[in-house]
Amino acid sequence: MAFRNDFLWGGATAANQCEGAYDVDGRGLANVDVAPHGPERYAVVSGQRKMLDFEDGYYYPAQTGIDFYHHYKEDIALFAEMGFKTFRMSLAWTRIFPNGDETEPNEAGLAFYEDVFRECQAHGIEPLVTITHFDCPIHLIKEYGGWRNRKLIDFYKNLATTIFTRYKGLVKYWLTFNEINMILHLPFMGAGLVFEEGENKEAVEYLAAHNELVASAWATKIAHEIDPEVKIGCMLAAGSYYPYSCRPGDVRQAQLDNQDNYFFVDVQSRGYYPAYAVKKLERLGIDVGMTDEDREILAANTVDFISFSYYSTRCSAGADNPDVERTQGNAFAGAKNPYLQESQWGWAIDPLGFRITLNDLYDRYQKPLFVVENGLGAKDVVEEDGSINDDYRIDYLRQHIAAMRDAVTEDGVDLLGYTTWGPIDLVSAGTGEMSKRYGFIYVDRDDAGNGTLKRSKKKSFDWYKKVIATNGEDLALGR
Ligand code: P53
Repeated sequence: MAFRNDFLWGGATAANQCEGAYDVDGRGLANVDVAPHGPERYAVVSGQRKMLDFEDGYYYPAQTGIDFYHHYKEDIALFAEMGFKTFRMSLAWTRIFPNGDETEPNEAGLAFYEDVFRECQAHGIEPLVTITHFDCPIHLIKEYGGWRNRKLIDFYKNLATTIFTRYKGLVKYWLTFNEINMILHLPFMGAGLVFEEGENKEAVEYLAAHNELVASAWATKIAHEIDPEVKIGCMLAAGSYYPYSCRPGDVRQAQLDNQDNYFFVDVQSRGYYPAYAVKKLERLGIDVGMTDEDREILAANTVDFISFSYYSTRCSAGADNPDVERTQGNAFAGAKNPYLQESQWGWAIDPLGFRITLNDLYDRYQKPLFVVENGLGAKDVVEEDGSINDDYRIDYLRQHIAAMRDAVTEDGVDLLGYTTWGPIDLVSAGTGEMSKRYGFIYVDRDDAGNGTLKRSKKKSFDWYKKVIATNGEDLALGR
């Protein structure tokens, strides 16, 4: 027997990438809404190009997404047909608090998510809910500067209290911040940060990181007080860094790059700043404004489990290794690993690296792990007869699930579940495209927003259904 009997198979989404209905039922505007499709997206999501409202001449795919807001019953029924045990989704902060700093929530927003959770429950699907998946109310960015401001901790606490109270008994698994380390890579998307000329970017990022870490610990405390049954997880954009070679300079660089990631989980799981981070901040002259209360809250409220996304490993080369080719097309720049194939978007494909990453995280934290994102973004072709033969996607997932099974059966990693990214096609976070598809369910919509939004099953739909039905025993392509 490989996976535990109650292993949580499913799929993962984010509010801003699928809901659409951006201005419906009192919803406010968020950073994720104003990230345009096209060449300027990277400058916007990385905080270099200030865009705090819709501007003429741009297409904003999050405005409509795949209109999950009006299709959730149909979509959840399809997930249930595949046998999902869990469905990972996120809340749009601005549906619940349109500006972010109100004291009273917007009932229409709260009611929408309650309906979604009840729909899941009716199908025996356990919701796994990310409180914030890259979203920050625009008002909080304009008024307070986003997560660089400590006041956001209080607004987040208010959000946490509201949702844990309202959804008590409906939701057991919560994640505080999606890919919290994304602050260091795409700071506008990760923390609502926009930089001014000449500003110390790194100092602002670590300040925001501290505030999110403290907010995460507060949410953990509030959740456990309201309902001792709930489990709170952190969420890391994982994928271990390999040294480019056995040159000590490359190995050291990989260690440093890994620490930049581990920093977040170290604080969330161990409850204090690791020595290397204290020293790094000292060296850079960065003061994150740690208070005695912060220190106590962090120490007393560590996470119950460690969740992460895994798409690929990464590769590090030291400064003393000059002739190394660099990767492109990813928020994580680094050395190109010459031993790995890449996806159509230049992401390295490394199933064994998944096993390695699972081991690295389990060794380090000794807490249950939860894989909450994994998958292949690829272009799909709809055949004349309407079928979509996505063997490449099946192949990617088959290899990754096999590697994950090895981590569990051979290495003893304690794993709670696995949700693939985008079980239904949705908008890409990195590029804003629809054509970068991850789904078992195809959605008729293109990069410019044209299409009927009609859902149809790809070949991978029945394959994943079988994987779940056999609890990961039968991974064969079949049919
Ligand atoms: P896409 C890279 C860039 C942006 C977001 O990414 C990312 C990553 C990968 O670590 O993180 C997650 O859509 C994220 C999802 C996102 C998914 O990766 O650019 O949590 O929101 O959609 C895949 O292909």
